[in-house]
Amino acid sequence: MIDLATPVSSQNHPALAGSDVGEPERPGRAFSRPREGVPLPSDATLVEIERKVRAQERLSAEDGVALYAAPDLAWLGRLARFAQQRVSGDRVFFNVNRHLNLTNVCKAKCAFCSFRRDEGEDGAYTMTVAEAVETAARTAAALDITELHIVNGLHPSLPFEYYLDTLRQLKAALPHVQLKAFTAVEIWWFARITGRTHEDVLRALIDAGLDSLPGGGAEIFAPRVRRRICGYKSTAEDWLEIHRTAHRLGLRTNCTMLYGHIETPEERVDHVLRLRALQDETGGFQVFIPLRFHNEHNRMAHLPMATPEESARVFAVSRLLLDNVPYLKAYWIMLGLETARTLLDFGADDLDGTVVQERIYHMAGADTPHELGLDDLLGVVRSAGRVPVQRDTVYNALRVYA
Ligand code: V47
Repeated sequence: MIDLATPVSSQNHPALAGSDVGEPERPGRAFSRPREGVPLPSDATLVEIERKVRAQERLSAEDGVALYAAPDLAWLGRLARFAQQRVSGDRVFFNVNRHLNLTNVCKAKCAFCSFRRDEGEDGAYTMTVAEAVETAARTAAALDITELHIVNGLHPSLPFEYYLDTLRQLKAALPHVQLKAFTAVEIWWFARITGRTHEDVLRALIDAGLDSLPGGGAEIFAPRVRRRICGYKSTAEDWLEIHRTAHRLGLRTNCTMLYGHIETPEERVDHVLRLRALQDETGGFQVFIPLRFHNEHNRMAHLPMATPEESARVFAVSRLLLDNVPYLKAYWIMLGLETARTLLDFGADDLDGTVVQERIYHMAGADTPHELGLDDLLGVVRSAGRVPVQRDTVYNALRVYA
């Protein structure tokens, strides 16, 4: 059995001390990369895992932990690519979208977040509904976007009606654009400020024009980590319940995992297996997006960021464990284009999109461009020997670039 109670990384880094993140610091435990401390798996274990993957048998939690310690990264990549090819062959998906962050004012003080501000603080902003619509319409006039990706802070005083109105007006102005809006944590927040159930909130948003949910807010489900890095936010159970409800109401949703901070391999595996269990129930997740922690301008700035090698491992193991979510997104904005291209050899088959105006990662130090032209994106996919496919939000292929 895997011991989820015994972390191998430092869970008590000074950057994480303080009331916002929960428990008091225990000094003297230096940060170490999460993989350290996991025993090397035997060859027999790895041979058996490879057999299971090739026979399409499900991997266990123990298999997942063994893969995080597997010494041969190239072998892991080949296995992940094998699993990915069964789903999407040589196709690599992308969409043409725009990000819209209506407000960065946020009641939660997540230790990893560089985007949030208090109300009235320097740099805090909140768009009016008219500004949001005008911003989206300006992009739509210049670029054939098919999606608006809308993720926001948990604003302490904006009424729920503001979000409904924004959706209604965006839908009226851009009826052909899919509205992928509000993480499960925001849905949880709307339920808190209105006293309504998650289901009522989702129904009202769907009536106003909501098409799908982005995958943010999942972070790491394990309570040990959640308490420290995002103690104020909805629990893992709430996050999962909201996606379960969304799926029941007919929405497709995405799921994420924030990696490369204080989480252990066991906690990554636990996270992915909780997603796998929900997907067995509902089938409503369409893509999994491992999000690499960015370490500038936040309370976890002392932690080194995951290396490209660590990212490759996270992607490959995720592809192999999460055998029922079809797509795996390498979000180039966060990873850099070069790493994102490399991850196509470690199970990824989606690069997100042309993304206009990303804020959350750039405020955390991402040095990638704020947007990427279509030709650049096609170039990246083709240079990896793959076939670019433009998709819509729910993975209908819109154009295959031969
Ligand atoms: O939940 C915040 C992450 C998420 C940092 O569904 C950070 O297609 C790294 O929901 N370093 C929100 N990550 C973004 C989100 C998303 C992004 C891309 C694609 C999709 C999708 C959804 O951003 C948060 C958190 O996990 N995040 N700060 C940071 N410093």
